[in-house]
Amino acid sequence: MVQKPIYVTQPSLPPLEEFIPFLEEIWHNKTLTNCGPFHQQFEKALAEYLGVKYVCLFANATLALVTALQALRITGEVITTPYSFVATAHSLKWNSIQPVFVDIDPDTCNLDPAKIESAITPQTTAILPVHVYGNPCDVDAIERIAENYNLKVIYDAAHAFGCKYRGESLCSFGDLSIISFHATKVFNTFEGGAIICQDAKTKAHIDHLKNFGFVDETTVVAAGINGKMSEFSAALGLLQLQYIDKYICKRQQIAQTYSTELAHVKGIDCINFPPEHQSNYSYFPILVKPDFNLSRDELYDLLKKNGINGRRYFYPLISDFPMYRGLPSANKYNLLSAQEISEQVICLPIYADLELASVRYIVKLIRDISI
Ligand code: T4K
Repeated sequence: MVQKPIYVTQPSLPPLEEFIPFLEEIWHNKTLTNCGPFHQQFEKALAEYLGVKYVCLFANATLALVTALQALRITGEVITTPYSFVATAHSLKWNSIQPVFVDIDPDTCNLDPAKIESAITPQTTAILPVHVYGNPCDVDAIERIAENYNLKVIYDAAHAFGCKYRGESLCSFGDLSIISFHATKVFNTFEGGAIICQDAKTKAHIDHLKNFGFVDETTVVAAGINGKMSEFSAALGLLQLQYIDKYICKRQQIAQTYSTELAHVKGIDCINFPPEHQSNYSYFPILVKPDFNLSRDELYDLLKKNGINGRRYFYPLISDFPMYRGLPSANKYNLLSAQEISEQVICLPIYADLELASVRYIVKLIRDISI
């Protein structure tokens, strides 16, 4: 039994003394929010770090998703995945858009492009896929479908900070991508998020939408929301950028240790990422197969009893929550792969400060049961 409980994640933070000068500057300037100097610097630094064209910072990724849909004037029906955090579908609900759930590819846990076309109707205006665990969607197939049917593509890239696909930022695919900087993410600003977009006009429009629709002191062009990131979060983000490569490197070591040590455990599968992908190691999901000696929930409970708090991301499926389960696309026979993965998954603890000794302890607990 480990002394202190280990959670699925723990936020990475820079040395406190390095943040003090940022706070002193905020206290001195008295600009706390409304796109102040740290906000502007962080947008630029982030675009450079990620290798993307334009960044619009937000108070969190949920507001960014809601605003992204408004920015592209999405209405009617949107095709999305049931295998995600509930914010993905909630962003549609907040815009009075009907989610249409399509099954996932069990190898990637992402929306299965082969099943998208049959879900398109005259009301479909967009696809909202998720790069689950930072694992890239089949961006080429999704782009082909979107072009053929004249649909917009908004990627929920909440998990994909810093991920690259074929050498390009994973956030540069689609019309817009949304990232999260929540405390539980690889890169955090306590709360925070961003929309990545491809041109200055769209950025200006999104910037108006996140500031109540204000264009200038007296002109309001849309019923925008208050989605602005504060100077505190932007300043922390600037400092976090200096440490992010180190955090990702430590996570990589942990992921490699899990992968190697769990490789031959009967009944435990790890999810493989495509070789052209550069991961951020944000999650470490395992699948507990029927030939493991315990059920998924029994293993989850046993780990918990031993102080290891994994999480079943993503169980239940979004389509099983009360506000979605009445939809025709929420029918479980439509979502068999998602259902199966959701009933087998446990995300094991992974974060920069997690000791390799703890990782080995977790592996041992799992291995001992499999023997
Ligand atoms: N799209 C997708 C695909 C997402 O996964 C998310 C968020 C969003 C959109 C929306 O992004 P944001 O609007 O949040 O920016 C967490 C997060 O709250 C959520 O951000 C995240 N996805 C989701 C996958 O996980 P919970 O309810 O599991 O978090 P919680 O509070 O139980 O935290 C998990 C563990 O992390 C705790 O047991 C301990 C540790 N922890 C957590 C916090 C908040 C800490 O050590 N310190 C902390 O401050 O949802």
